[in-house]
Amino acid sequence: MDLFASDVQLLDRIYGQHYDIERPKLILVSCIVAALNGVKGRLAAERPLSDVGLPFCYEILQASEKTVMKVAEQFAVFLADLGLKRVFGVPGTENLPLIEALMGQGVDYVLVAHESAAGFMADATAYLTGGLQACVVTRGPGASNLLTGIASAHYDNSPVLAITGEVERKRRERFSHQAMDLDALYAPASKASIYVTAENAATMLARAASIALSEPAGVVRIGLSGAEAGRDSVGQVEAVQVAPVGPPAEAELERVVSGSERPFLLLGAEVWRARQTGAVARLAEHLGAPVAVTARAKGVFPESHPLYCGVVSLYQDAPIRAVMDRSDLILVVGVNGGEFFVDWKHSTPVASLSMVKADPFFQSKAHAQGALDHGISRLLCLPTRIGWGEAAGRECRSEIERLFEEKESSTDALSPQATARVLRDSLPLDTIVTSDVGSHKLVVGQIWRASGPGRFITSSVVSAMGGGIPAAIAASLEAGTTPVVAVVGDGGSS
Ligand SMILES: Cc1ncc(C[n+]2csc(CCOP(=O)(O)OP(=O)(O)O)c2C)c(N)n1
Repeated sequence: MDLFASDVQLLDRIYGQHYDIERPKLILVSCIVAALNGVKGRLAAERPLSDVGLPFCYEILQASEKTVMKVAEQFAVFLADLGLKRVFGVPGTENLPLIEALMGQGVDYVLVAHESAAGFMADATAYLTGGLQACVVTRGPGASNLLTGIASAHYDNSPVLAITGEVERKRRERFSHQAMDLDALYAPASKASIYVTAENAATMLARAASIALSEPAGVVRIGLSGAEAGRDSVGQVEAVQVAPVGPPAEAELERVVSGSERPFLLLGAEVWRARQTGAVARLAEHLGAPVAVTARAKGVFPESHPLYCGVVSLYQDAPIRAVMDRSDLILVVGVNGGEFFVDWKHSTPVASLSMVKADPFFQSKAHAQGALDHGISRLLCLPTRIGWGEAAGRECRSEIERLFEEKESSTDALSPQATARVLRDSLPLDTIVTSDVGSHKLVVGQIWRASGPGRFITSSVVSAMGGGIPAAIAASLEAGTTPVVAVVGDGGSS
């Protein structure tokens, strides 16, 4: 498909959209902190669809009055029905029909400067909402630019459809401009890569969403050429069927936990994906166990709770590690071992519960795979324990605070530690903090007090620089008037 004057009009329309940012604040400190207080960005179409006058737009409008839909419209209706309010990307030759169809369904197209940001934004939105999100980028360089952000989403288990343009496969032998083997490119950063045609769209759309949403959640790439997007789809879209996670079959976990006198509870991002924050709090109290979380699970356990120790695999986690070493069992619930950037060196035995198979990182002596609510309710049937947790938690938190103060007082300059504490002490409690990757993440991730789950967003397993500001914009779009602050270093701000 070549660019016609009408395509140029559509590009003009997309690029002519604007963010309406209310009360923007920029605070410059030792690292750059962009405070996006109440960003109300909304990329609404400024002109009605009928003003655009594109040939394919006309066809789409015609199609909606018929039972047969163009593939682009079928995509748009499908995504709108799944509740997507916006998709993220940069337009190009192949994806113009889809963007137009999405706008026609009231799904905003959030334009980014570089496609990687689209991946980070979809990740942040999926993290906050728990629902499927999507990026819509063009073929070749659009697809390759998206990869870092989308890999971050995938490895942090966010359900995202990476809808990339693709040179029509029938045409590939005689047209190779911007043609890449996108199945191969996306293989390490997706659960599946699907080339959609008018013949398979109805089946493949539902299948892609089902795969992305089923545990372990992740990315599915969909390749769609402009030509296929403009054809009549064969058939009606099938239902999305998320694979159910049943109760754990194994009873070994209960046996191991019942034999422990000083259990330690380590919580991961699955707890938030499965919305089991209340259940893990009850479990910690039942076992009297001190609790630590990973960066992607920050806020799933109340940070003011007496059993709370802090975040592992971030700055100054040594006091937490020492408590883990004093325990006689580390109970790991829903943790992805990829979040740890150093080897697991604890000799204390590990038992684990997760919706997915055992992560070899922890070398668990007992693993129960299944729904967290079932697994936790079985553990709640074990006799309650006289806890050692509150003393351990208190000790841990005051030691981490002391280490931060020590670092702050060792310099006259404004240190990252002091900066992070100023943010913590001055921002409204419900603020969402997003962090880019660098030493600032290690500092702010530990010291920021998340008032609940979804109040701290960062790239964890892939730990990719560049996501801090896009995640903050995405969070602002999603969270309305909730204050959002992006903490970034020089690297992530460029
Ligand atoms: C995309 C990407 N490139 C490179 C890295 C490796 N890396 C991790 S932190 C970092 C430096 C970050 O520096 P800055 O943004 O200034 O933050 P600071 O460490 O000073 O807080 C680099 C290059 C990465 N994680 N991701």
